[in-house]
Amino acid sequence: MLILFLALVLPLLVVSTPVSQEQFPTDCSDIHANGQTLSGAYTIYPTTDTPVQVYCDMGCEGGQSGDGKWTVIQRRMDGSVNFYRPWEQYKKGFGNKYGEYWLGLETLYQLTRNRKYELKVDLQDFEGGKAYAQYSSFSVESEAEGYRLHVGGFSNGGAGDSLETNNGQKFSTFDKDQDSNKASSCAKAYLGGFWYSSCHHANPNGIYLWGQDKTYNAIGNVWYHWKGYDYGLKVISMKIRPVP
Ligand SMILES: [Ca+2]
Repeated sequence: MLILFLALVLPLLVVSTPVSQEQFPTDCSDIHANGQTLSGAYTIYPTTDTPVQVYCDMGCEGGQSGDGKWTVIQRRMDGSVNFYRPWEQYKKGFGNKYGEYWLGLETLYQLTRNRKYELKVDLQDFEGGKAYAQYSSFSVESEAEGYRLHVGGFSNGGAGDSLETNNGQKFSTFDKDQDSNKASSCAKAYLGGFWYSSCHHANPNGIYLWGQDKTYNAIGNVWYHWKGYDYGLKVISMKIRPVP
């Protein structure tokens, strides 16, 4: 009787066990929904077989709970990580989830193909100033499409829209020039990896300049519409979260 029961019920249990967002949180909004509301490093599953370490910005500091739910996809804060890296590194991601890192283009594609996301770019200078730029839509196409960027719906937190020219561009690194500048490689000219057009108003993955430096034009981690081409920011943090 017991064997008959198991034979009938066990397959049902196995089949009906859902792939839950509790077991496999897709992003930091799922982490938050699971009750973890402190900012910090967590593991997300953009697909169920690809765990990825990420920093969740829950919109709080100093151990307080918040409801930011932001998945940080890029962060500069102290110049500790070299961002002048080849295609494979930008594809897979690099850096330290407690510090500076790039989440990875393939992860961005996997996240944004399944959910609609918004993007926020937080900026800080070395004098205590803060500003941000927010975009109501953000997605990245597949590698076959060059991880092409779609970003739109700008709203201004004082930083200005320095990503406008990046919309619709493929990603470029020093060893993979997919920008729209026919004469040269933007990644080589401006020492970063990004969705360069011809070439940029923002270079979040450029050289960490420690503030104002006019030695070489626009090679730094700059945001032109806030501080111009010669000011390397103290903090640049790009983060995404799902929109309803
Ligand atoms: Ca080019």
